[in-house]
Amino acid sequence: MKSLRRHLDPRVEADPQRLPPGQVLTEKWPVLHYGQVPEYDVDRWRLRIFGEVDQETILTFDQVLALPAKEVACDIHCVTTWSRFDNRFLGVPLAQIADLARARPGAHFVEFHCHGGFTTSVPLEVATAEDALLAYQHDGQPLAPEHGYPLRALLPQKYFWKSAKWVEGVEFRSQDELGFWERNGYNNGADPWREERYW
Ligand SMILES: Nc1nc2c(c(=O)[nH]1)N[C@H]1C(S)=C(S)[C@@H](COP(=O)(O)O)O[C@H]1N2
Ligand SMILES: [Mo]
Repeated sequence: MKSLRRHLDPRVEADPQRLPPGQVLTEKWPVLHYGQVPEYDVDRWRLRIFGEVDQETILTFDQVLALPAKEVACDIHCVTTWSRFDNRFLGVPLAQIADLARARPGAHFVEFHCHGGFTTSVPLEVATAEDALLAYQHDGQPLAPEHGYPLRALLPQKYFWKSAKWVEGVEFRSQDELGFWERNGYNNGADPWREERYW
């Protein structure tokens, strides 16, 4: 992994706060996950939106693509200390997914259910923030299989493990549920600015 020292990058020099504490910049986009990259037949792929909702909803990939899209420009920060600046993701705001399924007032958390049983969760405010997406493009290209094709979460306010790849289900919940990495020692807060890395 080609990494740049923070003082050598003009973007960090211009704005030292932009790189969270303990992070190192990378230009390439590393691949990190537990388990195998799934091979999806996208015609059979479905997204299920369920839990604390009035309208449980199942979407095909074409239906996801037909929803109003939003582009989010953001930096991403992995707990293993790499950060990548200036990513452009395209996808559907999670706030819109909450509206579509009519999330109930009792929904306070969103849990992502992924291929192979991987899960992770965030508070509803984080999931419905301006920059939170279910993303299907990165820098103008469809997501590569290893980066979550066809659909991944994008939650740039948190360490990148919360940005679940290969999302198949979005569950609105009244109470939180620890996810895969969170049960294995990662700090559920996951705030890169406060270095909430491990328990
Ligand atoms: N489904 C799934 N999503 C996942 C993971 C995983 O193991 N399974 N790992 C997370 C971790 S730890 C990181 S750092 C990011 C990495 O995303 P990338 O491979 O696109 O860089 O994916 C996150 N999303
Ligand atoms: Mo990670």
